[in-house]
Amino acid sequence: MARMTPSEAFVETLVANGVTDCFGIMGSAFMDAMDIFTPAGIRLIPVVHEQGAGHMADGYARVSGRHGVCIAQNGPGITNFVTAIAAAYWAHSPVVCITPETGTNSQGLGGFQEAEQLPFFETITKYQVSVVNNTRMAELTARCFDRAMLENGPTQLNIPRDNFYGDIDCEIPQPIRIERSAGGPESLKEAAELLANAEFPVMVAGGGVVMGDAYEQAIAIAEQLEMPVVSSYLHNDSFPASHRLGTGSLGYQGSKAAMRVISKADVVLALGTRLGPFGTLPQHGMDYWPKDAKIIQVDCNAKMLGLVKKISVGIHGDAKATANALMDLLKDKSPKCLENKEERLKLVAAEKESWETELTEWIHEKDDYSLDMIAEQAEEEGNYLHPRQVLRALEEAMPADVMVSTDIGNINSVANSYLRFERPRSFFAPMSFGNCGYALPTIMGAKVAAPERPAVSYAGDGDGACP
Ligand SMILES: Cc1ncc(C[n+]2csc(CCOP(=O)(O)OP(=O)(O)O)c2C)c(N)n1
Repeated sequence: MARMTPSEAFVETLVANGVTDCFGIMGSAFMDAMDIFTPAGIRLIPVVHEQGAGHMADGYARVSGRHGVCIAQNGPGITNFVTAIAAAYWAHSPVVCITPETGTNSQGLGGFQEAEQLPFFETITKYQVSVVNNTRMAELTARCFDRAMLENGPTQLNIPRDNFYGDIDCEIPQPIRIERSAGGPESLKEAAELLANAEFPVMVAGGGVVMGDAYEQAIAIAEQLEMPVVSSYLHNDSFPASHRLGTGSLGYQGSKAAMRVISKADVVLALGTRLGPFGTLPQHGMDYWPKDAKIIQVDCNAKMLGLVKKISVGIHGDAKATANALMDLLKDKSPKCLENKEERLKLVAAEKESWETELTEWIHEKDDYSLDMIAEQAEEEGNYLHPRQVLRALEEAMPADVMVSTDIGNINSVANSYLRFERPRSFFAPMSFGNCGYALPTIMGAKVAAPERPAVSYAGDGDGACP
């Protein structure tokens, strides 16, 4: 126990959680704590709108696997966070959103910059708490950091502004990081049996492979069974694009090769994915989801198991630990699918090649409106490229190790066909929340966390023609 101010307890707890960067706009609500950010080794990175700070914290967390942290002035500064926190929620990012609030001595009177700040975030955070007693500052700050990691999502630390002040006895808690397990032994055994007897197993590598640092394990289990891999929607970085077993991503404007390959599966290993509804919709005129296949779904959030798609085995496990456990169990078996491996690998290679050829030849859309626009442009001066040609050229020009963010829209979405990666934590799309305005601040946050990596943002301007 040491004697300190609640501001000191707050800042010391940030330091104990490894915080070095915090995004936001300064304000009177938290100046007492902000004054000691610099001596504590924390940068406050200023923005022009708090939504940008929330997205930066999200990008920072997504690329680093560390907490993203944002803070703002009570009232309007906090309401400006809402969209960004909703996006971080659907990206499963451990963002700690710090929301200083009107002081306890005037709450409820309708004073300056007053708002009830917890309800705004109620359904888009994994945990929220208000520091109603200044002696609990360190405990509750620490809990927000612990829960954001435990539950893979944003948490809200609400602090009535007078509670930064005072004199308290305090011990700074050590972070609690809970090791994740592989899942129940019975369900693992059942899954290994299904995989061993499969004739055409296919893996869906989801965001859990990226966030759970299971990239190497995803490659290893795919190679063990010579099992082709599709990435889940907008998780194009969950498996190396150049790998012979990688077929690209499912979902809107995804890879036809991935869709054709998964449509043939008799067993699907959905590793670290909630199999979200939008990402598995029919696409390119194909209803590709294999309705008769046995589905093994692995997710660290038990509530996601069987939520959207019918499953045969649900494993409440961590993508990395589960993949390791399944590989161990499969070692003692003779997987049936290895007998027809040549045939399957030939088919996978042919589907990949066919999709590449189609993409190369697919220079522009052929609907009446697009053809009209093309005819109109032919009369104009200048030398235009079609959006697909630009996306193909951008794909070819991408530096190694690039990080890419996209917005939402026509061309941003078509980009999904052209964005391929060789390492995880490289692709940052607005995921299921689908908000325009995500790409630019998110890639800036990613760049803060990984300044050595080249960063590209496909940031739209809202006119349906991403520049
Ligand atoms: C915050 C928000 N506002 C509005 C929309 C609806 N919307 C979806 S796509 C789009 C147009 C996007 O155009 P642009 O930014 O040029 O991207 P492109 O279509 O070229 O990919 C809009 C306004 C949205 N998704 N998010």
